[in-house]
Amino acid sequence: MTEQDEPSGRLKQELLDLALEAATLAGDFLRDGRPDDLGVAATKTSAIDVVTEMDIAAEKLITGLLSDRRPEDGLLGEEGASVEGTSGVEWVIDPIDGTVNYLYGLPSWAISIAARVNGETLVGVVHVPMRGETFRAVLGEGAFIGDRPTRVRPAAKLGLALVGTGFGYLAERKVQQAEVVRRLIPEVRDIRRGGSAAIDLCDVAAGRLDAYYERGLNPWDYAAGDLIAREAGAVTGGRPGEPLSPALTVAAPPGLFERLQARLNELGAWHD
Ligand code: LIP
Repeated sequence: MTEQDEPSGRLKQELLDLALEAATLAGDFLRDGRPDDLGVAATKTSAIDVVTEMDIAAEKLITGLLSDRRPEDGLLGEEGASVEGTSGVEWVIDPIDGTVNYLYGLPSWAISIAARVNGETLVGVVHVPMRGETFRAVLGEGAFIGDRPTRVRPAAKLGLALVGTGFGYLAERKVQQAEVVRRLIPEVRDIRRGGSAAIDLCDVAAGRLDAYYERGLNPWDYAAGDLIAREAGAVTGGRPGEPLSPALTVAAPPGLFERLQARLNELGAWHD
């Protein structure tokens, strides 16, 4: 029987321990080794979609540890890691979620590591070194900040909701995103733009945001934070009836989730 048949409690614990070890290793490196003269090593979809030498080095640290311990697992990383595994376990890695914040020396950046079996996320870890916080969840076993259980806030009415969001790296996408937030902002308590989807999803899990939405995320941005938010009591998804995806990611407690999702659908938050 491979591990993709019925993931055992032993496997889930092994994957969680490994994700925590890798995230902490990368987090210490990124926090303590950040060069004062850190610059842009390369750009991706646009001149403002940047990657630093530290993103690349951190991903190598993480994938080196994971492949050393579990050589048959698959790997998918933002900075190019791509390995087809044979064990049924796939690691989904963002070595620095909030790269622009890290580049500028702002504290809101995280290491996001998820373990998926047959496409279902079993384990999620979001490590936030500058906050001294590590969010974690195992499917069906709740969400934690360190060893402290965490839960979403009770569902707020839309007009009282503090809503996190983010914007893409392409100007044409940002035009539509700005239009959506222009229409939404008078209808909610306020908007927060933290710069890291993984942290935003975890802040929903911790009750520090009532809701979060964004268009254009990649699986490595949301895989771990999605599980953590759901295990803390949030509902996550995309357009009505669709799972979260790069088209649209929405997370909020039930009751608020449906109202916000419907409004975002009306406002066209799912398209450029
Ligand atoms: C970031 C996301 C954030 C989004 C940024 C960027 P990255 O990921 O976490 O939510 O608004 O534009 O995509 O690029 O720092 O890994």
